[in-house]
Amino acid sequence: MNLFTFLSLLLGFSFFSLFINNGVVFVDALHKIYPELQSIQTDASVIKPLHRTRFHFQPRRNWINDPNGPMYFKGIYHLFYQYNPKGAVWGNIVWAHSISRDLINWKPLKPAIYPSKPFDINGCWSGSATVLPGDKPVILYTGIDPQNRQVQNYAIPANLSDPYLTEWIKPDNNPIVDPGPGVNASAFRDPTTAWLSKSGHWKTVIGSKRKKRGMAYLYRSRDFVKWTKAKHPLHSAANTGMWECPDFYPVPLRGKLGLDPSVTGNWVKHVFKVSLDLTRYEYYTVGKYFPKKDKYVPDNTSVDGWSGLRYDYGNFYASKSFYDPLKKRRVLWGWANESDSAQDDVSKGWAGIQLIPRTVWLDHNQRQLKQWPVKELNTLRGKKVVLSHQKLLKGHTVEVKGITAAQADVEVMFSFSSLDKADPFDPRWVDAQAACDQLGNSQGGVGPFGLLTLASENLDEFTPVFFRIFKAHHKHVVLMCSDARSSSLKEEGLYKPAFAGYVDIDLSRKKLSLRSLIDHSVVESFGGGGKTCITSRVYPTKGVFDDAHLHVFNNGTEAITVEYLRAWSMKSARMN
Ligand SMILES: *[C@@H]1O[C@H](CO)[C@@H](O)[C@H](O)[C@H]1NC(C)=O
Ligand SMILES: *[C@@H]1O[C@H](CO)[C@@H](O)[C@H](O)[C@H]1NC(C)=O
Ligand SMILES: *[C@@H]1O[C@H](CO)[C@@H](O)[C@H](O)[C@H]1NC(C)=O
Ligand SMILES: *[C@@H]1O[C@H](CO)[C@@H](O)[C@H](O)[C@H]1NC(C)=O
Ligand SMILES: *[C@H]1O[C@@H](CO)[C@H](O)[C@@H](O)[C@@H]1NC(C)=O
Repeated sequence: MNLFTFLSLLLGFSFFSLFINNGVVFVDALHKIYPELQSIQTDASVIKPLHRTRFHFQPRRNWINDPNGPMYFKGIYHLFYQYNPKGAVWGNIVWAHSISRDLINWKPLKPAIYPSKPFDINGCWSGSATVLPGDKPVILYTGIDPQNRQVQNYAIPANLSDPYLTEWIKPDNNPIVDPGPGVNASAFRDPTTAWLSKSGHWKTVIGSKRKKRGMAYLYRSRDFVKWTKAKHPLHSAANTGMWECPDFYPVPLRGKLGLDPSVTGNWVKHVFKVSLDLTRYEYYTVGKYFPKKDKYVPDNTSVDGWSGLRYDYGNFYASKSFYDPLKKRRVLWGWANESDSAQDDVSKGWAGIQLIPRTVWLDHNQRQLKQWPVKELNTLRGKKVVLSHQKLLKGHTVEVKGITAAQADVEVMFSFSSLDKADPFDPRWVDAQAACDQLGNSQGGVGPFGLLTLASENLDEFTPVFFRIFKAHHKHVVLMCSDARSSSLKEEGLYKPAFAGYVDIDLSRKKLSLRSLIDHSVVESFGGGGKTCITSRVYPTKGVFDDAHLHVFNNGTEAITVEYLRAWSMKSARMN
């Protein structure tokens, strides 16, 4: 008997009515609190293997959310993350800590930061790491104090000679930043990695809101301990609500190299990202940072707010990037929550994964970023199958056989000979998800074509990831979808959106690429070489383990050619 059944028996109907009546408490619209589920501790026998991922980051059990303070230090990558040591719903949050030499295989250490002092006794929330000159890492994080105010604290390694940085100290001169007058103490959190200006000041940004305006408050310090609030925020935007987990970093105009956060100059642009608590999605802009005025101004090609660019048009939140000085790249971590219910999570004994770390760089059009799984992921590639020059007429699907379709990495290049058959673009489809919702994988002109992932034998379950191309006034519009609506025969408690984004890509070569990382309950896809990324969390009941299938399909009138398709069975990572 699993815990959930046990609990249902124990509490009978009231347990269910609790949820049916929406008997949930919210803190700051942050995370739902399930008081009744708090006391349910996960023990090892509960953990359900069915939908657990095998190469995405997870602890052995329990709830996780935001990635925190990722960094590289003396040969080792560190990842901290928000973790409930007791159960599979949000609560009791500590900074759990894992280390890796390749960003793929992880070893757990004990929690680095947990509530113990007045300045964090009610919570240790998200933050960042900065490696100060002389190889001295410092963590900035948000503590919840006895008055339930959000304050900013720092923590330092207890022993810099310990290569794993196992112990962290929270000095008694914390908090180093409190909200102060004019700042909402219930909306003041998630300090960024700090950057150093030419004048010798450290700068960090803290997410907040003023009424409905999203704010990125800027603080300056000479010694990293005494911080002063700047007169003006680094950036703000009307009607966007609370800005969580801001991230701010430079990218070179050309090339894929990552940069240390302190780099400025005419040869770089800056990226500013926030996680909007109101929508639970993230948005970023590309723009210019003026270090003297300490102002960030988005380019006129970047929309600031709801309809702006997203790292991922699916399930991806509270992300954080860091500069990896070893491989000279910027690496992005993002959290994907579950799309099942809190009861399901208690029953499976775990909730939340971190997505595969992605290298990010500025696209050559300089309007957006591109993202790609870190290349170390390829070390997990096992058996490979290949298709080439495979023509797909309307309604055709071809099964990709010979790999573990529930745990796979697939790269495919599609081509077509003409766009003449493209359907007209409906200008009301401002929101890509609305278009995908309406059209799904039903027949079209050019597309839909793509992959059917995590499919059951008779195709009554599958998660299609595909493109559809439309003709607009003077250009073509490429829609990319990751549609979870048919992903599971289970109906109750599952969130199955038809996630979608547009792909801003030049089609003159008449080609479109797609890569999907399939890992039991997650499908993480990269369209157009990483221009548009979409992650879905799905819970098939039949398309699981060896019963999962993978197909490539075309449901458009225009014939599509699979120039090549390479698919690998993925080995499991050593995961905590
Ligand atoms: C610091 O770490 C080093 C390397 O692990 C170890 O040899 C040393 O004993 C540690 N120092 C203290 C005070 O724990
Ligand atoms: C401060 O933020 C909290 C949490 O979002 C909100 O409930 C409250 O209304 C805000 N207070 C003011 C004065 O804006
Ligand atoms: C956008 O800014 C660029 C310079 O950065 C300028 O050349 C262009 O005219 C601007 N476009 C609009 C529509 O304002
Ligand atoms: C193609 O579209 C039709 C409806 O337009 C649908 O019934 C069918 O399942 C689709 N096939 C694929 C492979 O997507
Ligand atoms: C993840 O879960 C779904 C389904 O419950 C919610 O709709 C999302 O808002 C939630 N996402 C985040 C970032 O919390």
